[in-house]
Amino acid sequence: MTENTTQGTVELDAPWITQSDLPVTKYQIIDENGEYDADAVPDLDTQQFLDLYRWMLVEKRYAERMINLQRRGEMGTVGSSRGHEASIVGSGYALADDDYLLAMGRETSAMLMKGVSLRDILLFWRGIEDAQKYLAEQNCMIGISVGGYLPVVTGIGWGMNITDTDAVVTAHFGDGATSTGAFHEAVNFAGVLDAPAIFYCQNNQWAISTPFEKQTNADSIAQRAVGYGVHGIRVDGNDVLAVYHAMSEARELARQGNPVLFESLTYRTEGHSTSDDPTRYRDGEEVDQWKNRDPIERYESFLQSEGLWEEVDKQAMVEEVDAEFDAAIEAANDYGPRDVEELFAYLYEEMPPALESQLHELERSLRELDDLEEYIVRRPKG
Ligand SMILES: Cc1ncc(C[n+]2csc(CCOP(=O)(O)OP(=O)(O)O)c2C)c(N)n1
Ligand SMILES: [Mg+2]
Repeated sequence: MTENTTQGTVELDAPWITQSDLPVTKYQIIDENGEYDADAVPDLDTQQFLDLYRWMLVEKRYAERMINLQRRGEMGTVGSSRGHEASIVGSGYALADDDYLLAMGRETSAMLMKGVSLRDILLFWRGIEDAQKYLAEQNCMIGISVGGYLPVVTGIGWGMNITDTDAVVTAHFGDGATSTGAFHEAVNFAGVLDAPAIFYCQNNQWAISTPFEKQTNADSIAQRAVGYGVHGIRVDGNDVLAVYHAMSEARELARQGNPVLFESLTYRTEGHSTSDDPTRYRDGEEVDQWKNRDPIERYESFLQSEGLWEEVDKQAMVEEVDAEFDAAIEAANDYGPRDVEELFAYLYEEMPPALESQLHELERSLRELDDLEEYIVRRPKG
């Protein structure tokens, strides 16, 4: 056998394994032009087809509104999920209420579908520590450490095996997380433990400014499943029906003790977060290409072909989801400011002396600031 390598060609006799032994196909139901094979469409009723659409609008609208709040100084740094709507909604819709979801932050609608309170999600993004506790009570967590929470998924799955529940645990994370050691340990050990775990990677092809090809020499993330001895799949993440269908199967596999590595191939069409300027590292043409593959428009054309579009009153839907957001932000405002002590509260049952002295230091500084208040000349806003 003659093998082309990066440095030239080599003659090989031994049975080498290469990436070409494992071509990974992308699973799709509705293609980029809105064409689809009617036999491949999942068996959902009209209401469910419309629900998927509504949830995608929720995802889009809430991401916009959170960014607006951040711009007004009413929210901490938040990320945009623009472009990810099908990937988030299709995966969330396949989950059951008692499944555990570890989100990476861009999955507001998937959390809401499970019944998680929007107020608590908003509190989280305001940096209120209590929020993580409230989310955990709702079988949910937002993991800010890239890759760091993936071993927790394996642990929760292991616990589910011990307690013999019927639920599964899923983590959403990005392509960047697959470049961490924690990812490898988590998926590998989930395989060993037959954990009911779904590792749901939203491969949006960028980890902030690092492109996919600078993170790995592998052609796909899904193919790595074979090395861990688990099931793997690569799905068109801009096709909500393909994501939903594959995720429903992933859930069944996981429930029976087969962990899944799920790669949802998508693209973030806006900045990584409110503190990012993607024009500094991304080619505008690439972004435009992906804007043309918009997941919501693709699904609209499916609904039109199926004769379901007449049932959608988009304006009324947007007004309704806006009203829900307004109510949640009001509830978050009512929660009020928190005590500084909270910043130190949840790491240890008893605060160690080093943290205690940092807390006192902070309190002292804040008191000094209060004393200085009358000398501070405030600049007018604007
Ligand atoms: C352990 C850790 N290292 C670095 C960061 C800073 N950081 C935040 S998001 C991010 C990139 C994440 O990229 P990816 O996993 O592809 O997710 P995406 O944001 O593209 O959805 C980095 C490096 C972090 N939050 N945690
Ligand atoms: Mg990414």
